Amino acid sequence: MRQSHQLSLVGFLLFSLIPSQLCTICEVSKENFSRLNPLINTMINSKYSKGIQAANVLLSLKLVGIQNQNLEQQLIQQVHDNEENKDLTSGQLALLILALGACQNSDETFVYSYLVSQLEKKFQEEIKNMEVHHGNPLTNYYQLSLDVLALCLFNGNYSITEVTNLFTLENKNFYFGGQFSVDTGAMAVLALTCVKKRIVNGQTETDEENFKHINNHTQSLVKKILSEKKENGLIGNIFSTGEAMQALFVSSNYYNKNEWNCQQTLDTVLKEIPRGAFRVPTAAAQILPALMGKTYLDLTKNSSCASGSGNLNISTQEPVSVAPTSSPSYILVHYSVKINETYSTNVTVPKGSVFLDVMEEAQKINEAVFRFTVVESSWGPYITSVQGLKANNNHRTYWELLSDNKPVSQGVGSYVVHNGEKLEVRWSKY
Ligand code: B12
Ligand SMILES: *[C@@H]1O[C@H](CO)[C@@H](O)[C@H](O)[C@H]1NC(C)=O
Ligand SMILES: *[C@@H]1O[C@H](CO)[C@@H](O)[C@H](O)[C@H]1NC(C)=O
Ligand SMILES: *[C@@H]1O[C@H](CO)[C@@H](O)[C@H](O)[C@H]1NC(C)=O
Ligand SMILES: *[C@@H]1O[C@H](CO)[C@@H](O)[C@H](O)[C@H]1NC(C)=O
Ligand SMILES: *[C@@H]1O[C@H](CO)[C@@H](O)[C@H](O)[C@H]1NC(C)=O
Ligand SMILES: *[C@@H]1O[C@H](CO)[C@@H](O)[C@H](O)[C@H]1NC(C)=O
Ligand SMILES: *[C@@H]1O[C@H](CO)[C@@H](O)[C@H](O)[C@H]1NC(C)=O
Repeated sequence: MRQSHQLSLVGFLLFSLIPSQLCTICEVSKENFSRLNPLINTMINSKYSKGIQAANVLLSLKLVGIQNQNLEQQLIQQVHDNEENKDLTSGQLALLILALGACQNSDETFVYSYLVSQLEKKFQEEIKNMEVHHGNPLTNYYQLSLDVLALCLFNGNYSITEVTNLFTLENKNFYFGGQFSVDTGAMAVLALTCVKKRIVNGQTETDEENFKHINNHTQSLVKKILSEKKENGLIGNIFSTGEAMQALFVSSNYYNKNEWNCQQTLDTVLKEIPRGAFRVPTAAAQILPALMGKTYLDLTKNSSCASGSGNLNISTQEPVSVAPTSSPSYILVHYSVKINETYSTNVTVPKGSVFLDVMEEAQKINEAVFRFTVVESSWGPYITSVQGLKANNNHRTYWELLSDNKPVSQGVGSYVVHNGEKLEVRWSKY
């Protein structure tokens, strides 16, 4: 008995050590670094009204070796102003920890340890909420993955068995409206990879069992992510591709070389930069690390953050300017709110207006029917209620944005509307 257990442990250790060495990346070459400038400019020159909005950006800049004292101070201020961090969601707190803890020298590897304990609590609250509300977390699995990643990297306490049981591909939280969320799957792969590396140091039979299961989950998630690869190399859509790349970098032992042409993905993303795909700072922040061959797992590696910084040309030019508004010409769009019934109107707005402008115009026309509320999030304004009817994570309800009956891939603050378009805000379930 004892003997066989030891033998299997040896096998287990060999199995676990070898794959963890592999990490295949592709990255932008030095000659082409200047093509990343628009991303860096967007991140550095944007104004962040709340510190937490800058967490993604600070994390990303640090990973590619750019210091930004100003943003770091904003985040530290947030921590001090808000001792309990009560109004932060678990994932926001996790991002705060990742951003503040990133790229410290090994002799100062220290993030406020009380932040990590607060995250332990918030992670438990997510799980408790799942137990009471039909498996629905307070937030979502993207954030639970951020939680696990931060706890794993910064030595927080969490149950590996719990994590193993949560992150199975069959879990409904990997899907929104039946569609696999590549962003979520990618973040989960990063988190599970971190957890897996830690198990190598533990050696109980439970660890061994969990290790096998986590391997299986990772394998299925990677397969699913690759199945979302498009002809042009994007994975999911342009906004999920950066994190999908990171996930594939750290899991290259789970797929064959011919299953993913990293260079093709990289080239397609580079072409999208000058077209303005990453004008939202969070979008820029989420794509940049992968383009420089970095992943969120690198952020506690000593000194790995700094390499490359010397080669980047940081020019603090004005941010990419939007087309100048000459004498405004107007366009007509159709707008409706759909709950059970559909409420419609026609709205005239200046050319170049965004979805939010249309909603505001409609609200002026008929306050009772078209009133709405927004909150400012890291991606910009997020619609939380229309006609007083509020989105609710426990019920998986939200306000979906559509154009000509198809969901749009940007928020109300970014989506530019065009003449004759049929816009809709629909009460939906994910
Ligand atoms: C979970 C999630 C949702 C959930 C949010 C509710 C929940 N249960 O948490 C649901 C499914 C409802 C959702 C809806 C939408 N989403 Co969404 N969502 C995400 C996801 C996977 C994680 C967000 C998160 O928790 N981040 C971490 C926390 C710490 O940051 P946070 O800022 O506090 O998070 C909040 C906001 O991100 C907000 N939020 C979620 N989605 C969106 C989208 C926009 C445009 C805005 C402004 C805010 C927002 O909800 C989060 C929780 O409160 C991201 C993926 C990603 N890469 O970020 C996509 C993502 C942000 N969503 C996206 C989109 C397009 C939408 C929709 C506009 C889709 C649609 N056609 O209706 C709607 C939003 C409409 C509205 N009401 O304003 C895009 C945004 C791309 C862009 N350039 O703007 C992303 C990047 C996915 C993608 N790859 O395309 N989403
Ligand atoms: C720089 O980018 C161009 C266009 O994508 C590509 O053809 C070229 O090979 C890149 N240069 C290097 C050194 O990779
Ligand atoms: C760690 O968390 C687990 C549950 O996730 C809990 O049972 C255990 O008591 C915690 N240990 C410490 C030292 O806090
Ligand atoms: C892993 O997956 C394979 C096939 O998908 C299955 O046969 C095996 O039992 C799984 N192992 C564990 C530990 O779940
Ligand atoms: C960490 O990196 C710094 C600077 O690169 C170096 O001086 C130090 O020795 C490194 N520490 C360890 C433990 O590798
Ligand atoms: C950096 O910018 C300077 C001037 O703006 C230029 O001369 C130099 O070639 C650039 N270096 C790189 C690596 O792009
Ligand atoms: C929509 O109609 C259904 C069936 O009549 C009803 O149960 C539900 O409450 C309605 N939803 C809203 C948001 O009014
Ligand atoms: C909006 O305009 C279209 C024609 O452009 C018309 O068919 C429709 O009836 C109008 N709807 C409303 C609610 O005024």
